[in-house]
Amino acid sequence: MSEPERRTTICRACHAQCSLVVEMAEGRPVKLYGDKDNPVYAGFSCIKGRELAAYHASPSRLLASRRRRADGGFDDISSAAMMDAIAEKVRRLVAEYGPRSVALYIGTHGYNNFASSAFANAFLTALGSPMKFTSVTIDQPGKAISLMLHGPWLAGVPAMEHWDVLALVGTNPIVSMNGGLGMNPARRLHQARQRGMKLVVIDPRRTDCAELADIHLAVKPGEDVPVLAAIAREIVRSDRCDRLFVEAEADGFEALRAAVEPFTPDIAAARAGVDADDIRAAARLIGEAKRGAFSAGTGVNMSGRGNLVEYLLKTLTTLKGFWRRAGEEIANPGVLINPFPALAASPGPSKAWDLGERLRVRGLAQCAAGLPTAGLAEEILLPGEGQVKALFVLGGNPVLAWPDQIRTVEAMKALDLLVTFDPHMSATAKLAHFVVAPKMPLEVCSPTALNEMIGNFGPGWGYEQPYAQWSEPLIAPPPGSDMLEEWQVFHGLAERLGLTLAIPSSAILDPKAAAAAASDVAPGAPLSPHDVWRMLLKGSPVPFDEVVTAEDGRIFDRPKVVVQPRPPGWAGRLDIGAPEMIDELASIAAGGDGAADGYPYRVISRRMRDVLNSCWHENDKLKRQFATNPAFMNPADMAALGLGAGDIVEIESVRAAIRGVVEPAPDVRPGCVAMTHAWGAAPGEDDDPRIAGANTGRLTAVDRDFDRWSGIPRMSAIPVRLRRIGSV
Ligand SMILES: Nc1nc2c(c(=O)[nH]1)N[C@H]1C(S)=C(S)[C@@H](COP(=O)(O)OP(=O)(O)OC[C@H]3O[C@@H](n4cnc5c(=O)[nH]c(N)nc54)[C@H](O)[C@@H]3O)O[C@H]1N2
Ligand SMILES: Nc1nc2c(c(=O)[nH]1)N[C@H]1C(S)=C(S)[C@@H](COP(=O)(O)OP(=O)(O)OC[C@H]3O[C@@H](n4cnc5c(=O)[nH]c(N)nc54)[C@H](O)[C@@H]3O)O[C@H]1N2
Ligand code: SF4
Ligand SMILES: [Mo]
Repeated sequence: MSEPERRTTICRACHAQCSLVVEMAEGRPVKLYGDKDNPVYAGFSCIKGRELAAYHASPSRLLASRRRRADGGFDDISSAAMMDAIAEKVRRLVAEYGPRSVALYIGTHGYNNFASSAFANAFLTALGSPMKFTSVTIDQPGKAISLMLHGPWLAGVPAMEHWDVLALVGTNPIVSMNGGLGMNPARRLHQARQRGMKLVVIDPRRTDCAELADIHLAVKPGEDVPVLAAIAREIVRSDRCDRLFVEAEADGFEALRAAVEPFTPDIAAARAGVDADDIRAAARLIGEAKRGAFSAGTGVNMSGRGNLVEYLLKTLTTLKGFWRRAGEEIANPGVLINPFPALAASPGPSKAWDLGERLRVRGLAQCAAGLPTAGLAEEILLPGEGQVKALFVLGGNPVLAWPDQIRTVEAMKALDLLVTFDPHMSATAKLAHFVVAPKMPLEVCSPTALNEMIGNFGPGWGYEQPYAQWSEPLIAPPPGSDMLEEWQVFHGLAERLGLTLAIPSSAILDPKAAAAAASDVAPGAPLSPHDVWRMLLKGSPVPFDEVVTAEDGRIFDRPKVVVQPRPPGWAGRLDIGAPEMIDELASIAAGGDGAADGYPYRVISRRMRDVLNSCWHENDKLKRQFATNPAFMNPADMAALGLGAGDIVEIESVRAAIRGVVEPAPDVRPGCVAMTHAWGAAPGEDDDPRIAGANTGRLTAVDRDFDRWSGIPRMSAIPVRLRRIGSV
């Protein structure tokens, strides 16, 4: 046999965009693995990446789009006929109910390829609809909201090699790649610890990261604020703040000092169920560090206090002066995306909510993280002017992933037009009028733009170097298939409706400037994928023609940037005493622990390595460890409830009950049931959790305990009671 041909490609199974080597034989990929020679990923990959080609060849993949019949079954439909039918329906809905009746939801796989989201958004804009939703508001909305309240620091934080301490709060990046540790997270954490960096992990579970921590605070879910406030208090009282930095750059110190004062380590320890000395020790590690970073994740953003937790982490960064200073170098001046100006300054805080379109429900409105997705099901169900009648779902799966599954399913069924773009008959696709079968990542071209863009989320996200990779299509779509890229479908719909699409540049972060640099696509204008990427990268630091030469992934030779001091007359200052956050601290100081009578346990969210949200559940290789999403419980709780491994437990919240398969897990804090989301099926279709798993979204009520700005309800730290159902 001849030597296999060796290619490289970008894994697009999650946001991390790892570089993969692909061994090809007779034009087909036969083996995929991490590229040892890659300067950033250094050989890293996970099993999802290594199975990516198999995922494309999955027997359950749709090879043509489908249309639902009146009897609920589906027929294949050609791409052209499907676009004709959808365009006609949209035309009628807009004529009858106005453009606001058409909404868009972009999920995980709608971001991976910027071309998809750009064309989908431009289509809505061209229709005149502001109803653009994404998964961001049901993910970590506290990031964007706290950024507005505190103000961004334009120069960011120093690279990880300079940190003396890192605190991970409700995130487990060794498994999730969720920032904090960068690409190849386990290796980078190992290297950082070798040179002496300390790690603090705050998580009710002894996670992969907590195993390697110097201090692990196994907090009660939802009780992170008292702990972080106590850490801030210790740092202020022991005079370990960077006073010069705070005086020069931030307002609100006195308000903050007073607001954290009630949170003594003892009080915080009692609230959070941890040892007060561990809180003091964590405060000392952070206090004594010269440089360091904080990174939070979904755990804290979903447990009721996301804005404040994220705000306190930014505030701690400011108190310690951990931001990058004038004169320091920025190693990554951007490749595909222009970074913020390299200034040691903040433009100051700005409004975080009520930024545009208002929903008709619960006073929700466009916030810094977007339109509240947790309010969309109610928008669909609430009759009256402006009611949403049509929904395009781009690479997402509302039925399994949105909070309040029961209401979500009702809403999906109430729509006049539901279109999902999905390679599988997902739980949402089963309720759709049209299921658009898209080309999959290895069949399309794209660069590492997503991971570069999320480099702006915080420390340890994205690339520290001017790295980028470009991938041409590696494989052809299966023979006999009829599939388009998502952007081609929106282009086709625009043609049928006579709409011009304005495609903003993704290389420009400021939305107004990006819109000003938009390229117009006239109805029916011929477009190749390269034409599209040329538009998306308009104004990028490295021009498109050079980007496409980086098929192996490389660090571009870019001029180093040195952070400049604050220009004279600059007025912006950081705010560590935002009134809304100070008020929330006061109410938490006054309040109890949020315990709900009769619901003594908490369901907490966690990710599993081998699956991504609702994806990969049908791949047998990825079930090597767990067939579905177990209910991970501490053995002490199991004993108290008379539960054995594999038993079925009923998990009941105020909203609904689900059934879980018990899995002993000494790493889970007693009182918690750790479960991965986006499993199960629609209500009534997943009674045996051993087959489909269980849907934790069903436990959530969107209209209780929700964040007033992002609308996110409790999707972790959900109060529940447990009842043994039986053994296998
Ligand atoms: N209780 C609870 N709920 C949660 C969470 C939690 O932690 N706890 N997490 C939340 C978070 S962080 C998020 S981001 C959301 C996720 O919410 P969603 O993004 O809505 O859900 P996913 O399951 O990621 O949906 C991805 C869909 O894309 C499809 N897909 C796979 N590959 C492709 C492709 O190449 N192209 C296209 N077009 N589609 C593709 C999959 O088949 C799947 O149906 O869930 C949220 N829900
Ligand atoms: N393998 C894999 N990788 C993924 C995904 C996946 O499904 N699988 N999903 C992707 C997506 S959409 C996202 S948004 C990211 C998310 O990335 P992360 O936010 O890192 O997600 P998790 O690994 O679930 O980590 C959340 C942690 O929060 C803890 N936690 C729960 N409640 C609380 C609480 O109240 N307080 C504290 N302190 N901790 C709490 C949980 O125990 C868990 O360890 O991961 C992405 N990467
Ligand atoms: S971490 Fe994400 S990008 Fe990397 S190989 Fe796994 S699925 Fe692919
Ligand atoms: Mo997410």
